[in-house]
Amino acid sequence: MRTAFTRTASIVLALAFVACAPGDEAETPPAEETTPEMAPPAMAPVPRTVMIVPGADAPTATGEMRITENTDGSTELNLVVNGLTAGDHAWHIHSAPCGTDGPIAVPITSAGDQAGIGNPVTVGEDGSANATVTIPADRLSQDQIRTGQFSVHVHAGTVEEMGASVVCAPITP
Ligand SMILES: [Cu+2]
Repeated sequence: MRTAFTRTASIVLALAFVACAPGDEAETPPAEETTPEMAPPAMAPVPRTVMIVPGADAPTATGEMRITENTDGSTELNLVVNGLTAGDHAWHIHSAPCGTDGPIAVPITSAGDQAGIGNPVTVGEDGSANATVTIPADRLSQDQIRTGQFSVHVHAGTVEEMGASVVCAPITP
């Protein structure tokens, strides 16, 4: 009797262990699903946007400028303006903040004495313009731009006869 009892107990214990095994496996967490995601470019430049300041000759002008410091050291300026007279307008970077007089640091018009990089701001019949220029680092470095001592001006006329500044966009740090 004792021997038979012991054997039976051993079998029951063995079954108990066997029965445990599948339960343990079931507790193993399922493999995590990996969602493929597009990682953003590590050094993607983040543009900053400034509001334009209308001049006395274009008090109703509105617009903004997007400043993007590219990874190659150049700086892209994208100017969107409304409320100007149709036609080509000279524009350039002054070495002075808006509201302050200063010499032209970088011409952005491709004609005349002030010829430099880029093209004039061409305003359509609706009074709006969208102009973009990339300023090479050797014309104006990003360190210079971050001083806050520069601004973009759009003038009433062409580079041959510029007239007054009608719009200023501050190049903020
Ligand atoms: Cu000017």
